[in-house]
Amino acid sequence: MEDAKKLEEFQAKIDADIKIEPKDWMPEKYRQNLVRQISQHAHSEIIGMQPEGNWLTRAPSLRSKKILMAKIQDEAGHGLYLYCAAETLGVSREQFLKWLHEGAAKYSSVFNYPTLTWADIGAIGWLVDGAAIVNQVSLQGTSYGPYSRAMVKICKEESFHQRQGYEIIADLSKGTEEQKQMAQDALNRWWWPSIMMFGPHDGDSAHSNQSLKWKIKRESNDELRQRYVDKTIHQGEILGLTFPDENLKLNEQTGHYDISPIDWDEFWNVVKGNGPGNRIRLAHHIKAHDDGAWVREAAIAYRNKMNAKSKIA
Ligand code: BYC
Repeated sequence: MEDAKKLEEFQAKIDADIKIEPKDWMPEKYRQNLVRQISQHAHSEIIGMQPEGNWLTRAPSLRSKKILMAKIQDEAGHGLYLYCAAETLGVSREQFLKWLHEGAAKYSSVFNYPTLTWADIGAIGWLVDGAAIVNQVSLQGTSYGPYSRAMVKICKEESFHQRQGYEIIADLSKGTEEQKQMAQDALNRWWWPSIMMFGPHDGDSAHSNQSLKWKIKRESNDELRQRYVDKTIHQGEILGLTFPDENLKLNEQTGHYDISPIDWDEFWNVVKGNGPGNRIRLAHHIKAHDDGAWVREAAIAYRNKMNAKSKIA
């Protein structure tokens, strides 16, 4: 009885757009769903540093190297905001990483594709960050306070990231025939993975109904995907590039672009760990984490020493 009343009050708060804060009562399923989504989001930010890091030593100028380095550092920061938000739900950072390393937690499928040329760095900024922004602007309105506030901060930085990528692609598109080809090839390879970032269609999305009811998500996977497609097609036209979809067409009735069916076999294959880069990405993260063990031990030893000192004083 008590829980039913609490649940009713909880839903009333959600309906009134009042944020849920860490110490507020919340249904266990709400907490679990947030733990899952926020930690996966954090993992995406951190694993997403790898495909870009691949080009740090080969950036074509000092300017582009400095910008890329700053962008990758931002992604680390985003991961940290999100881990902190997720930790307010009572799960430790060690546990999140354990779930990631064991394959129990996911990260965005898109980061399992390789960055073969410098144009891929442009495509990640333009398309992958472009898709992430559409999703994250919407998530600023999520019902959980710490997640929402992390999103506000992240979105400010993401718009810079998207422009960084667009600038690279725009420069290549205006360059020699070979450079234009590089930009086109990157678009060809990143377009569909970026569309898949929004997850399965609404009818196949296991979590969407409940997440929308609890305003963890404010818009559905397909609504966000359509917004991304509509805005990106326009940008591609300005660049003079062609999207790898022969069925792409403005639907006069809906005012939106129609696209070909998405290759869900490819999507689920990558999500299940069999994409081109899954094993490399995870192995690299595990190694970096193990290599950093001494830093964590030193930091804890220092903290303990300072705590002991302050007790004596
Ligand atoms: N990849 O019921 P659904 C960045 C899973 S980083 C992998 O619709 P939900 C950047 C889903 O988890 C920012 N798995 O789920 C960084 C679920 O499986 P589980 C990236 C996916 O949660 C560096 C199952 O499929 N953005 O911008 O309601 C460099 C059923 O799906 C994917 C985020 O992380 C996928 N694409 O909706 C550059 C966004 N899609 O958990 C850039 C945060 C679905 O039951 N996350 N799955 O085992 C979200 O907004 C939502 O979680 C999703 C999925 C829209 C992705």
